[in-house]
Amino acid sequence: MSISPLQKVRLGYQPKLPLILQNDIHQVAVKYGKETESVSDQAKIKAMFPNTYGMKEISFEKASSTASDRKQVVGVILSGGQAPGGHNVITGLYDALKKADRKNVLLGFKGGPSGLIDDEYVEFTDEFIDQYRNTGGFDIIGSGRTKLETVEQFKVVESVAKKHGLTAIVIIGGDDSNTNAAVLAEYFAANGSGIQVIGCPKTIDGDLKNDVIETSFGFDTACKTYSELIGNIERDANSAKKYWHFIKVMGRSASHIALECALECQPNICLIGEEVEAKRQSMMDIVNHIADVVAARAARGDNFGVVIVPEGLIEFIPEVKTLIGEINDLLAAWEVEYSSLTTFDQQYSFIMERLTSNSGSVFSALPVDIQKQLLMDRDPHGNVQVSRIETEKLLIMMVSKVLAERKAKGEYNGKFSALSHFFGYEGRCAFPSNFDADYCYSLGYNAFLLIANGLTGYMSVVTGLSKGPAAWQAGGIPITKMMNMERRHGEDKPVIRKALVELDGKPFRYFESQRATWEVETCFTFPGAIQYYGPEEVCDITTRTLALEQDK
Ligand code: FBP
Repeated sequence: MSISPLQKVRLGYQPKLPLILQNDIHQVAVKYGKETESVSDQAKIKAMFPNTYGMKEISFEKASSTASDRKQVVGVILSGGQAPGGHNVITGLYDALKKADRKNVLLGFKGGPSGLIDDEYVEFTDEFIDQYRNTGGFDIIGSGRTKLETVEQFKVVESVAKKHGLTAIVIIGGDDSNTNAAVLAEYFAANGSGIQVIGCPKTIDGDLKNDVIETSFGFDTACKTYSELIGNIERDANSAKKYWHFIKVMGRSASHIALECALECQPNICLIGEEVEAKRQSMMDIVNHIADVVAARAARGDNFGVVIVPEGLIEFIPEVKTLIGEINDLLAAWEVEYSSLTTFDQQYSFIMERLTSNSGSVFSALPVDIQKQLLMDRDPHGNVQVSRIETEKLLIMMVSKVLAERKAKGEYNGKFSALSHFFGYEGRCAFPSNFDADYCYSLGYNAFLLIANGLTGYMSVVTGLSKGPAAWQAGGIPITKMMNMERRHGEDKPVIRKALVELDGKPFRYFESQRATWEVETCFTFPGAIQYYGPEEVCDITTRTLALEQDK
Protein backbone atom coordinates (compact mmCIF):
# COMPACT_ATOMS: atom_id res chain seq x y z
CA MET A 1 0.00 0.00 0.00
CA SER A 2 1.43 3.43 -0.84
CA ILE A 3 1.42 6.11 1.82
CA SER A 4 -0.34 9.47 1.45
CA PRO A 5 1.48 12.66 2.50
CA LEU A 6 -0.85 13.04 5.51
CA GLN A 7 -0.26 9.46 6.61
CA LYS A 8 3.48 9.97 6.33
CA VAL A 9 3.35 12.97 8.63
CA ARG A 10 0.84 11.39 11.02
CA LEU A 11 3.10 8.37 11.54
CA GLY A 12 5.49 10.75 13.25
CA TYR A 13 2.89 12.38 15.53
CA GLN A 14 3.69 11.72 19.19
CA PRO A 15 0.40 11.23 21.05
CA LYS A 16 0.11 13.08 24.35
CA LEU A 17 -0.18 11.13 27.61
CA PRO A 18 -1.67 12.22 30.93
CA LEU A 19 1.06 13.47 33.29
CA ILE A 20 0.71 10.46 35.56
CA LEU A 21 1.46 8.10 32.66
CA GLN A 22 4.50 10.15 31.67
CA ASN A 23 6.22 8.96 34.86
CA ASP A 24 8.51 6.00 34.76
CA ILE A 25 6.25 2.93 34.89
CA HIS A 26 8.08 1.85 38.06
CA GLN A 27 6.95 5.02 39.81
CA VAL A 28 3.23 4.65 39.28
CA ALA A 29 1.11 2.88 41.89
CA VAL A 30 -2.49 1.74 42.22
CA LYS A 31 -4.75 3.71 44.53
CA TYR A 32 -7.88 1.77 45.50
CA GLY A 33 -11.23 3.57 45.65
CA LYS A 34 -14.72 2.40 46.58
CA GLU A 35 -16.09 -1.10 46.17
CA THR A 36 -18.54 -1.26 43.29
CA GLU A 37 -21.98 -2.66 42.56
CA SER A 38 -23.60 -3.34 39.21
CA VAL A 39 -25.95 -0.63 37.92
CA SER A 40 -28.94 -2.89 38.62
CA ASP A 41 -29.90 -6.55 39.12
CA GLN A 42 -27.11 -6.73 41.76
CA ALA A 43 -28.03 -10.13 43.22
CA LYS A 44 -28.26 -11.86 39.84
CA ILE A 45 -25.02 -10.36 38.53
CA LYS A 46 -23.16 -11.07 41.77
CA ALA A 47 -24.22 -14.71 41.50
CA MET A 48 -22.98 -14.89 37.91
CA PHE A 49 -19.63 -13.20 38.65
CA PRO A 50 -18.66 -14.54 42.10
CA ASN A 51 -14.93 -13.88 41.55
CA THR A 52 -15.00 -10.51 39.83
CA TYR A 53 -18.08 -8.80 41.27
CA GLY A 54 -17.77 -5.85 43.65
CA MET A 55 -14.09 -5.06 42.99
CA LYS A 56 -12.86 -1.54 43.78
CA GLU A 57 -12.45 1.30 41.30
CA ILE A 58 -8.80 2.21 40.98
CA SER A 59 -6.75 5.20 39.90
CA PHE A 60 -3.02 5.63 39.35
CA GLU A 61 -0.88 7.93 41.45
CA LYS A 62 2.78 8.82 41.61
CA ALA A 63 4.23 6.55 44.28
CA SER A 64 6.53 3.62 44.53
CA SER A 65 5.36 1.02 42.01
CA THR A 66 2.89 -1.70 42.94
CA ALA A 67 3.48 -3.49 39.62
CA SER A 68 4.88 -6.97 39.19
CA ASP A 69 8.16 -7.42 37.35
CA ARG A 70 7.20 -10.74 35.76
CA LYS A 71 7.61 -11.06 32.01
CA GLN A 72 4.35 -10.14 30.32
CA VAL A 73 3.05 -11.85 27.20
CA VAL A 74 -0.11 -10.00 26.26
CA GLY A 75 -2.66 -10.88 23.57
CA VAL A 76 -4.82 -8.14 22.09
CA ILE A 77 -7.94 -8.20 19.89
CA LEU A 78 -10.03 -5.57 18.16
CA SER A 79 -13.70 -6.45 18.40
CA GLY A 80 -16.87 -5.21 16.68
CA GLY A 81 -17.25 -2.20 14.40
CA GLN A 82 -14.26 -0.09 13.42
CA ALA A 83 -13.62 3.14 15.37
CA PRO A 84 -10.90 5.72 14.70
CA GLY A 85 -8.03 5.32 17.14
CA GLY A 86 -8.02 1.52 17.51
CA HIS A 87 -4.48 1.35 16.15
CA ASN A 88 -3.34 3.83 18.79
CA VAL A 89 -4.72 1.70 21.63
CA ILE A 90 -2.44 -1.04 20.35
CA THR A 91 0.57 1.25 19.89
CA GLY A 92 0.08 2.70 23.39
CA LEU A 93 -0.16 -0.79 24.87
CA TYR A 94 2.94 -1.87 22.93
CA ASP A 95 4.99 1.16 23.96
CA ALA A 96 4.14 0.77 27.65
CA LEU A 97 4.86 -2.96 27.58
CA LYS A 98 8.22 -2.50 25.86
CA LYS A 99 9.10 0.47 28.07
CA ALA A 100 8.55 -1.70 31.14
CA ASP A 101 10.77 -4.45 29.73
CA ARG A 102 11.99 -5.07 26.17
CA LYS A 103 11.49 -8.81 26.80
CA ASN A 104 7.72 -8.38 27.13
CA VAL A 105 5.74 -9.59 24.12
CA LEU A 106 2.54 -8.33 22.45
CA LEU A 107 0.59 -10.70 20.19
CA GLY A 108 -2.26 -9.40 18.03
CA PHE A 109 -4.98 -12.01 17.39
CA LYS A 110 -6.50 -11.54 13.97
CA GLY A 111 -10.07 -10.97 12.86
CA GLY A 112 -11.60 -10.20 16.26
CA PRO A 113 -12.52 -12.70 18.99
CA SER A 114 -12.36 -15.60 16.52
CA GLY A 115 -8.58 -15.03 16.27
CA LEU A 116 -8.29 -16.22 19.86
CA ILE A 117 -10.13 -19.42 19.00
CA ASP A 118 -8.41 -20.09 15.66
CA ASP A 119 -5.00 -19.09 17.03
CA GLU A 120 -4.40 -16.66 14.18
CA TYR A 121 -1.92 -14.09 15.40
CA VAL A 122 0.99 -11.80 14.68
CA GLU A 123 3.79 -10.85 17.06
CA PHE A 124 4.23 -7.08 17.05
CA THR A 125 7.65 -5.61 16.40
CA ASP A 126 8.77 -1.97 16.28
CA GLU A 127 8.95 -2.08 12.51
CA PHE A 128 5.46 -3.55 12.11
CA ILE A 129 3.73 -1.33 14.64
CA ASP A 130 5.35 1.88 13.40
CA GLN A 131 3.40 1.63 10.13
CA TYR A 132 0.10 2.04 11.99
CA ARG A 133 0.73 4.90 14.41
CA ASN A 134 -2.07 7.50 14.38
CA THR A 135 -3.80 5.88 11.41
CA GLY A 136 -7.51 5.03 11.13
CA GLY A 137 -8.98 1.59 10.58
CA PHE A 138 -8.57 -1.76 12.27
CA ASP A 139 -6.52 -3.31 9.48
CA ILE A 140 -3.50 -3.83 11.70
CA ILE A 141 -5.08 -7.14 12.82
CA GLY A 142 -8.69 -6.87 11.62
CA SER A 143 -11.87 -7.16 13.69
CA GLY A 144 -14.95 -9.34 13.92
CA ARG A 145 -18.20 -9.81 15.82
CA THR A 146 -17.87 -13.42 16.99
CA LYS A 147 -19.38 -13.65 20.46
CA LEU A 148 -17.20 -15.40 23.04
CA GLU A 149 -19.70 -16.83 25.47
CA THR A 150 -19.68 -20.60 25.72
CA VAL A 151 -17.53 -22.66 28.08
CA GLU A 152 -16.30 -24.64 25.05
CA GLN A 153 -15.02 -21.41 23.47
CA PHE A 154 -13.39 -20.35 26.75
CA LYS A 155 -11.59 -23.69 26.99
CA VAL A 156 -10.18 -23.22 23.49
CA VAL A 157 -9.13 -19.64 24.29
CA GLU A 158 -7.47 -20.91 27.47
CA SER A 159 -5.49 -23.55 25.61
CA VAL A 160 -4.41 -21.00 22.95
CA ALA A 161 -3.42 -18.59 25.73
CA LYS A 162 -1.44 -21.27 27.57
CA LYS A 163 0.30 -22.33 24.36
CA HIS A 164 1.66 -18.77 24.00
CA GLY A 165 2.21 -18.26 27.72
CA LEU A 166 -0.23 -15.33 27.73
CA THR A 167 -0.39 -13.48 31.03
CA ALA A 168 -3.22 -11.21 29.87
CA ILE A 169 -5.69 -10.49 27.08
CA VAL A 170 -6.81 -6.99 26.12
CA ILE A 171 -10.20 -6.73 24.41
CA ILE A 172 -10.77 -3.47 22.55
CA GLY A 173 -14.51 -3.33 21.97
CA GLY A 174 -17.95 -1.88 22.63
CA ASP A 175 -20.55 -2.84 25.22
CA ASP A 176 -21.12 -6.36 23.89
CA SER A 177 -17.39 -7.11 23.48
CA ASN A 178 -16.59 -5.80 26.94
CA THR A 179 -19.43 -7.90 28.33
CA ASN A 180 -17.57 -10.85 26.78
CA ALA A 181 -14.36 -9.56 28.39
CA ALA A 182 -16.03 -9.64 31.81
CA VAL A 183 -17.35 -13.16 31.29
CA LEU A 184 -13.93 -14.37 30.14
CA ALA A 185 -12.23 -12.67 33.10
CA GLU A 186 -14.66 -14.43 35.45
CA TYR A 187 -13.98 -17.78 33.76
CA PHE A 188 -10.20 -17.40 34.14
CA ALA A 189 -10.56 -16.18 37.73
CA ALA A 190 -12.86 -19.10 38.60
CA ASN A 191 -10.53 -21.77 37.26
CA GLY A 192 -7.41 -20.15 38.66
CA SER A 193 -5.64 -19.93 35.30
CA GLY A 194 -4.21 -16.54 36.28
CA ILE A 195 -4.79 -15.01 32.84
CA GLN A 196 -5.97 -11.42 33.22
CA VAL A 197 -8.51 -9.73 30.96
CA ILE A 198 -8.70 -5.97 30.42
CA GLY A 199 -11.22 -4.07 28.25
CA CYS A 200 -10.92 -0.76 26.39
CA PRO A 201 -14.02 1.36 25.62
CA LYS A 202 -14.46 1.53 21.86
CA THR A 203 -17.42 2.52 19.70
CA ILE A 204 -18.22 5.45 17.48
CA ASP A 205 -21.78 5.19 18.84
CA GLY A 206 -20.74 6.91 22.09
CA ASP A 207 -23.05 4.69 24.14
CA LEU A 208 -20.36 3.00 26.21
CA LYS A 209 -20.12 5.64 28.88
CA ASN A 210 -21.13 6.24 32.49
CA ASP A 211 -20.07 8.28 35.49
CA VAL A 212 -16.47 7.07 35.02
CA ILE A 213 -16.10 6.46 31.28
CA GLU A 214 -16.64 9.93 29.83
CA THR A 215 -16.71 8.86 26.19
CA SER A 216 -15.86 5.84 24.09
CA PHE A 217 -13.05 6.32 21.62
CA GLY A 218 -13.86 6.98 17.97
CA PHE A 219 -16.98 9.05 18.76
CA ASP A 220 -15.01 12.30 18.46
CA THR A 221 -13.52 11.56 15.02
CA ALA A 222 -16.64 9.91 13.58
CA CYS A 223 -18.88 12.83 14.62
CA LYS A 224 -16.40 15.37 13.26
CA THR A 225 -16.23 13.46 9.96
CA TYR A 226 -20.03 13.29 9.63
CA SER A 227 -20.35 16.93 10.69
CA GLU A 228 -17.94 18.02 7.98
CA LEU A 229 -20.14 16.21 5.42
CA ILE A 230 -23.41 17.46 6.90
CA GLY A 231 -22.04 21.02 6.96
CA ASN A 232 -21.10 20.67 3.29
CA ILE A 233 -24.59 19.43 2.47
CA GLU A 234 -26.11 22.31 4.43
CA ARG A 235 -24.08 24.75 2.38
CA ASP A 236 -25.20 23.04 -0.81
CA ALA A 237 -28.82 23.14 0.35
CA ASN A 238 -28.50 26.82 1.15
CA SER A 239 -26.90 27.49 -2.24
CA ALA A 240 -29.28 25.51 -4.45
CA LYS A 241 -32.35 26.10 -2.26
CA LYS A 242 -34.23 23.21 -3.84
CA TYR A 243 -33.70 20.03 -1.79
CA TRP A 244 -34.60 18.64 1.58
CA HIS A 245 -31.77 16.33 2.65
CA PHE A 246 -32.61 13.44 4.98
CA ILE A 247 -29.33 12.24 6.49
CA LYS A 248 -29.19 9.06 8.53
CA VAL A 249 -26.13 8.79 10.78
CA MET A 250 -24.83 5.70 12.56
CA GLY A 251 -25.55 4.89 16.14
CA ARG A 252 -26.97 1.38 16.46
CA SER A 253 -29.13 2.30 19.37
CA ALA A 254 -28.43 5.59 21.12
CA SER A 255 -28.75 8.93 19.28
CA HIS A 256 -25.49 10.45 20.62
CA ILE A 257 -23.97 10.79 17.13
CA ALA A 258 -27.08 12.48 15.73
CA LEU A 259 -27.20 14.87 18.69
CA GLU A 260 -23.49 15.74 18.46
CA CYS A 261 -23.81 16.38 14.70
CA ALA A 262 -26.83 18.59 15.37
CA LEU A 263 -24.88 20.57 17.97
CA GLU A 264 -22.07 21.00 15.45
CA CYS A 265 -24.18 21.77 12.36
CA GLN A 266 -27.53 23.23 13.55
CA PRO A 267 -29.75 21.47 11.00
CA ASN A 268 -33.50 22.21 10.73
CA ILE A 269 -34.48 18.93 12.38
CA CYS A 270 -32.63 16.29 14.34
CA LEU A 271 -34.71 13.39 15.61
CA ILE A 272 -33.61 11.90 18.92
CA GLY A 273 -34.70 8.29 19.40
CA GLU A 274 -34.73 8.52 23.19
CA GLU A 275 -37.13 11.50 23.06
CA VAL A 276 -39.42 9.69 20.62
CA GLU A 277 -39.62 6.79 23.05
CA ALA A 278 -40.08 8.97 26.15
CA LYS A 279 -42.88 10.97 24.53
CA ARG A 280 -44.32 7.80 22.98
CA GLN A 281 -44.34 9.45 19.56
CA SER A 282 -45.72 7.22 16.83
CA MET A 283 -44.33 7.06 13.30
CA MET A 284 -47.16 9.36 12.19
CA ASP A 285 -46.37 11.90 14.95
CA ILE A 286 -42.81 12.11 13.63
CA VAL A 287 -43.91 12.36 10.02
CA ASN A 288 -46.48 15.06 10.79
CA HIS A 289 -43.90 17.06 12.72
CA ILE A 290 -41.44 16.98 9.82
CA ALA A 291 -44.25 17.95 7.44
CA ASP A 292 -45.13 20.91 9.71
CA VAL A 293 -41.53 22.16 9.61
CA VAL A 294 -41.34 21.72 5.82
CA ALA A 295 -44.59 23.70 5.49
CA ALA A 296 -43.43 26.46 7.87
CA ARG A 297 -40.23 26.92 5.86
CA ALA A 298 -42.14 26.78 2.58
CA ALA A 299 -44.32 29.62 3.83
CA ARG A 300 -41.11 31.72 4.07
CA GLY A 301 -40.14 30.68 0.55
CA ASP A 302 -37.53 28.17 1.81
CA ASN A 303 -38.21 24.85 0.09
CA PHE A 304 -35.02 23.29 1.38
CA GLY A 305 -33.60 21.98 4.61
CA VAL A 306 -31.68 19.29 6.45
CA VAL A 307 -33.03 16.53 8.69
CA ILE A 308 -30.72 14.29 10.74
CA VAL A 309 -32.09 10.83 11.46
CA PRO A 310 -30.35 8.57 13.98
CA GLU A 311 -29.89 5.03 12.70
CA GLY A 312 -31.43 3.57 15.87
CA LEU A 313 -34.62 5.70 15.62
CA ILE A 314 -36.66 2.84 14.23
CA GLU A 315 -36.25 0.81 17.42
CA PHE A 316 -37.42 3.69 19.63
CA ILE A 317 -40.76 4.25 17.90
CA PRO A 318 -43.04 2.46 20.39
CA GLU A 319 -45.11 0.43 17.91
CA VAL A 320 -42.00 -0.54 15.90
CA LYS A 321 -40.07 -1.39 19.06
CA THR A 322 -42.79 -3.81 20.12
CA LEU A 323 -42.83 -5.26 16.62
CA ILE A 324 -39.04 -5.75 16.56
CA GLY A 325 -39.12 -7.33 20.04
CA GLU A 326 -41.77 -9.82 18.86
CA ILE A 327 -39.84 -10.61 15.67
CA ASN A 328 -36.61 -11.12 17.68
CA ASP A 329 -38.34 -13.56 20.03
CA LEU A 330 -39.98 -15.39 17.11
CA LEU A 331 -36.69 -15.71 15.23
CA ALA A 332 -34.99 -17.07 18.35
CA ALA A 333 -37.82 -19.50 19.23
CA TRP A 334 -38.39 -20.80 15.68
CA GLU A 335 -34.81 -20.62 14.42
CA VAL A 336 -34.80 -24.04 12.73
CA GLU A 337 -38.21 -23.74 11.08
CA TYR A 338 -37.61 -20.14 9.96
CA SER A 339 -34.20 -20.87 8.47
CA SER A 340 -35.73 -23.51 6.20
CA LEU A 341 -37.95 -20.88 4.47
CA THR A 342 -36.53 -19.84 1.14
CA THR A 343 -38.67 -16.97 -0.16
CA PHE A 344 -39.69 -13.65 1.33
CA ASP A 345 -43.37 -14.53 0.85
CA GLN A 346 -42.92 -17.64 3.02
CA GLN A 347 -41.05 -15.64 5.66
CA TYR A 348 -43.68 -12.90 5.61
CA SER A 349 -46.57 -15.37 6.13
CA PHE A 350 -44.64 -17.26 8.84
CA ILE A 351 -44.06 -14.06 10.81
CA MET A 352 -47.54 -12.60 10.22
CA GLU A 353 -49.20 -15.79 11.52
CA ARG A 354 -47.33 -15.46 14.82
CA LEU A 355 -47.32 -11.70 15.49
CA THR A 356 -49.89 -10.15 17.82
CA SER A 357 -52.62 -8.35 15.92
CA ASN A 358 -51.23 -4.84 16.71
CA SER A 359 -47.74 -5.74 15.53
CA GLY A 360 -49.19 -7.54 12.53
CA SER A 361 -50.96 -4.32 11.45
CA VAL A 362 -47.76 -2.28 11.92
CA PHE A 363 -45.68 -4.80 9.97
CA SER A 364 -48.12 -5.19 7.10
CA ALA A 365 -48.42 -1.40 6.66
CA LEU A 366 -44.66 -0.99 6.10
CA PRO A 367 -43.19 -0.89 2.58
CA VAL A 368 -41.91 -4.29 1.44
CA ASP A 369 -38.26 -3.15 1.46
CA ILE A 370 -38.50 -2.19 5.12
CA GLN A 371 -40.29 -5.47 5.96
CA LYS A 372 -37.42 -7.35 4.33
CA GLN A 373 -34.86 -5.25 6.20
CA LEU A 374 -36.59 -5.99 9.53
CA LEU A 375 -36.36 -9.72 8.84
CA MET A 376 -32.66 -9.72 7.93
CA ASP A 377 -30.24 -11.77 10.04
CA ARG A 378 -29.53 -10.44 13.53
CA ASP A 379 -25.91 -9.75 14.43
CA PRO A 380 -24.15 -12.32 16.67
CA HIS A 381 -25.37 -10.41 19.75
CA GLY A 382 -29.02 -10.71 18.64
CA ASN A 383 -29.32 -7.07 17.50
CA VAL A 384 -31.30 -5.95 14.45
CA GLN A 385 -28.82 -4.55 11.91
CA VAL A 386 -30.27 -1.04 11.92
CA SER A 387 -27.57 0.27 9.57
CA ARG A 388 -29.35 -1.73 6.86
CA ILE A 389 -32.83 -0.34 7.56
CA GLU A 390 -33.50 2.64 5.31
CA THR A 391 -35.40 4.79 7.80
CA GLU A 392 -34.38 7.97 5.98
CA LYS A 393 -36.10 6.74 2.80
CA LEU A 394 -39.15 5.57 4.73
CA LEU A 395 -39.51 9.05 6.26
CA ILE A 396 -39.16 10.76 2.87
CA MET A 397 -41.90 8.55 1.44
CA MET A 398 -44.26 9.15 4.36
CA VAL A 399 -43.61 12.92 4.53
CA SER A 400 -44.18 13.22 0.75
CA LYS A 401 -47.51 11.44 1.13
CA VAL A 402 -48.67 13.69 3.98
CA LEU A 403 -47.62 16.83 2.11
CA ALA A 404 -49.42 15.66 -1.02
CA GLU A 405 -52.59 15.13 1.01
CA ARG A 406 -52.22 18.59 2.56
CA LYS A 407 -51.67 20.09 -0.88
CA ALA A 408 -54.83 18.41 -2.18
CA LYS A 409 -56.75 20.05 0.67
CA GLY A 410 -55.15 23.43 -0.06
CA GLU A 411 -53.28 23.43 3.27
CA TYR A 412 -49.77 23.50 1.83
CA ASN A 413 -48.37 25.08 -1.24
CA GLY A 414 -44.61 24.46 -1.28
CA LYS A 415 -42.28 22.14 -3.19
CA PHE A 416 -40.83 19.07 -1.54
CA SER A 417 -37.96 17.44 -3.32
CA ALA A 418 -35.98 15.20 -0.99
CA LEU A 419 -32.66 13.33 -1.16
CA SER A 420 -31.45 10.65 1.22
CA HIS A 421 -27.94 10.02 2.58
CA PHE A 422 -26.46 7.59 5.04
CA PHE A 423 -23.23 8.45 6.84
CA GLY A 424 -21.81 5.53 8.76
CA TYR A 425 -18.91 3.68 7.26
CA GLU A 426 -17.48 7.01 6.04
CA GLY A 427 -16.53 7.94 9.61
CA ARG A 428 -15.39 4.71 11.20
CA CYS A 429 -11.89 4.55 9.73
CA ALA A 430 -10.95 8.21 9.41
CA PHE A 431 -7.52 9.29 10.64
CA PRO A 432 -8.14 9.77 14.37
CA SER A 433 -8.47 13.40 15.43
CA ASN A 434 -5.76 14.60 17.81
CA PHE A 435 -8.20 13.94 20.64
CA ASP A 436 -8.79 10.31 19.64
CA ALA A 437 -5.10 9.78 18.81
CA ASP A 438 -4.12 10.96 22.32
CA TYR A 439 -7.05 9.34 24.14
CA CYS A 440 -6.57 5.95 22.49
CA TYR A 441 -2.83 5.90 23.00
CA SER A 442 -3.43 6.73 26.68
CA LEU A 443 -6.09 3.99 27.03
CA GLY A 444 -3.70 1.39 25.61
CA TYR A 445 -0.75 2.59 27.67
CA ASN A 446 -2.93 2.56 30.79
CA ALA A 447 -4.22 -0.95 29.98
CA PHE A 448 -0.66 -2.20 30.38
CA LEU A 449 -0.41 -0.62 33.83
CA LEU A 450 -3.62 -2.40 34.86
CA ILE A 451 -2.09 -5.67 33.68
CA ALA A 452 1.25 -5.03 35.40
CA ASN A 453 -0.66 -4.39 38.62
CA GLY A 454 -2.38 -7.77 38.46
CA LEU A 455 -5.90 -6.52 37.77
CA THR A 456 -8.50 -8.47 35.81
CA GLY A 457 -12.10 -7.81 34.73
CA TYR A 458 -11.32 -4.07 34.56
CA MET A 459 -11.79 -1.53 31.82
CA SER A 460 -9.05 0.97 31.09
CA VAL A 461 -10.25 4.46 32.01
CA VAL A 462 -8.91 7.94 31.26
CA THR A 463 -10.88 10.90 32.64
CA GLY A 464 -11.02 14.71 32.71
CA LEU A 465 -11.22 14.65 28.92
CA SER A 466 -12.54 18.14 28.24
CA LYS A 467 -9.20 19.51 29.48
CA GLY A 468 -5.88 18.94 27.72
CA PRO A 469 -4.23 15.47 27.96
CA ALA A 470 -1.66 16.56 30.54
CA ALA A 471 -4.49 17.03 33.05
CA TRP A 472 -6.18 13.70 32.30
CA GLN A 473 -6.31 11.05 35.02
CA ALA A 474 -5.88 7.32 34.49
CA GLY A 475 -7.26 4.25 36.24
CA GLY A 476 -9.63 1.32 35.93
CA ILE A 477 -13.25 0.39 36.57
CA PRO A 478 -14.58 -3.14 37.19
CA ILE A 479 -16.63 -4.13 34.15
CA THR A 480 -19.31 -5.75 36.31
CA LYS A 481 -20.10 -2.27 37.70
CA MET A 482 -21.63 -1.38 34.31
CA MET A 483 -23.85 -4.44 34.00
CA ASN A 484 -27.54 -5.16 34.11
CA MET A 485 -29.77 -7.96 32.85
CA GLU A 486 -31.28 -7.65 29.37
CA ARG A 487 -33.23 -9.85 27.01
CA ARG A 488 -31.07 -11.23 24.18
CA HIS A 489 -31.91 -14.04 21.74
CA GLY A 490 -35.04 -14.69 23.80
CA GLU A 491 -33.10 -15.07 27.11
CA ASP A 492 -32.16 -12.78 30.03
CA LYS A 493 -28.39 -12.13 29.92
CA PRO A 494 -25.93 -9.99 31.92
CA VAL A 495 -24.73 -7.17 29.64
CA ILE A 496 -23.17 -3.74 29.96
CA ARG A 497 -25.95 -1.18 30.08
CA LYS A 498 -25.93 1.06 27.02
CA ALA A 499 -25.79 4.76 27.81
CA LEU A 500 -28.64 6.42 25.96
CA VAL A 501 -29.06 10.16 25.40
CA GLU A 502 -30.25 11.64 28.70
CA LEU A 503 -33.16 13.95 28.11
CA ASP A 504 -32.28 15.94 31.23
CA GLY A 505 -28.58 16.01 30.30
CA LYS A 506 -26.91 19.25 29.24
CA PRO A 507 -26.28 18.36 25.56
CA PHE A 508 -29.93 17.48 24.89
CA ARG A 509 -31.21 20.42 26.96
CA TYR A 510 -29.08 22.84 24.96
CA PHE A 511 -30.33 21.34 21.67
CA GLU A 512 -33.93 21.55 22.93
CA SER A 513 -33.49 25.22 23.80
CA GLN A 514 -32.33 26.03 20.25
CA ARG A 515 -34.26 23.75 17.97
CA ALA A 516 -37.44 25.81 17.46
CA THR A 517 -35.27 28.53 15.92
CA TRP A 518 -33.19 26.08 13.86
CA GLU A 519 -36.38 24.49 12.50
CA VAL A 520 -37.76 27.55 10.81
CA GLU A 521 -34.76 29.82 10.26
CA THR A 522 -31.63 28.76 8.41
CA CYS A 523 -29.00 28.58 11.15
CA PHE A 524 -26.62 26.07 9.56
CA THR A 525 -23.00 25.95 10.75
CA PHE A 526 -20.15 24.50 8.73
CA PRO A 527 -17.54 22.76 10.89
CA GLY A 528 -15.20 21.89 7.98
CA ALA A 529 -12.62 19.12 7.93
CA ILE A 530 -10.78 17.80 10.99
CA GLN A 531 -7.53 19.72 11.45
CA TYR A 532 -4.47 17.89 12.70
CA TYR A 533 -1.96 20.76 12.66
CA GLY A 534 -2.53 24.38 13.57
CA PRO A 535 -4.02 26.36 16.46
CA GLU A 536 -5.21 24.34 19.46
CA GLU A 537 -8.71 25.80 19.27
CA VAL A 538 -9.32 23.99 16.00
CA CYS A 539 -7.03 20.95 16.37
CA ASP A 540 -7.46 19.80 19.93
CA ILE A 541 -11.10 20.56 20.68
CA THR A 542 -13.34 17.84 22.05
CA THR A 543 -16.94 17.14 21.06
CA ARG A 544 -19.71 19.61 21.92
CA THR A 545 -21.34 16.78 23.89
CA LEU A 546 -18.35 16.39 26.22
CA ALA A 547 -17.83 20.14 26.46
CA LEU A 548 -21.47 20.70 27.48
CA GLU A 549 -21.42 17.74 29.87
CA GLN A 550 -18.32 19.12 31.57
CA ASP A 551 -19.47 22.77 31.47
CA LYS A 552 -16.78 23.93 29.05
P1 FBP B 1 -19.73 -1.21 17.59
O1 FBP B 1 -20.79 -0.98 18.62
O2 FBP B 1 -19.27 -2.61 17.49
O3 FBP B 1 -18.60 -0.25 17.77
O4 FBP B 1 -20.32 -0.88 16.15
C1 FBP B 1 -21.16 0.21 15.97
C2 FBP B 1 -21.58 0.37 14.54
O5 FBP B 1 -20.68 1.19 13.84
C3 FBP B 1 -23.00 0.93 14.51
O6 FBP B 1 -23.00 2.32 14.50
C4 FBP B 1 -23.59 0.27 13.30
O7 FBP B 1 -24.97 0.05 13.44
C5 FBP B 1 -22.90 -1.06 13.26
O8 FBP B 1 -21.65 -0.87 13.86
C6 FBP B 1 -22.72 -1.59 11.86
O9 FBP B 1 -22.19 -2.86 11.93
P2 FBP B 1 -21.45 -3.61 10.76
O10 FBP B 1 -20.07 -3.06 10.70
O11 FBP B 1 -21.45 -5.02 11.21
O12 FBP B 1 -22.21 -3.35 9.51
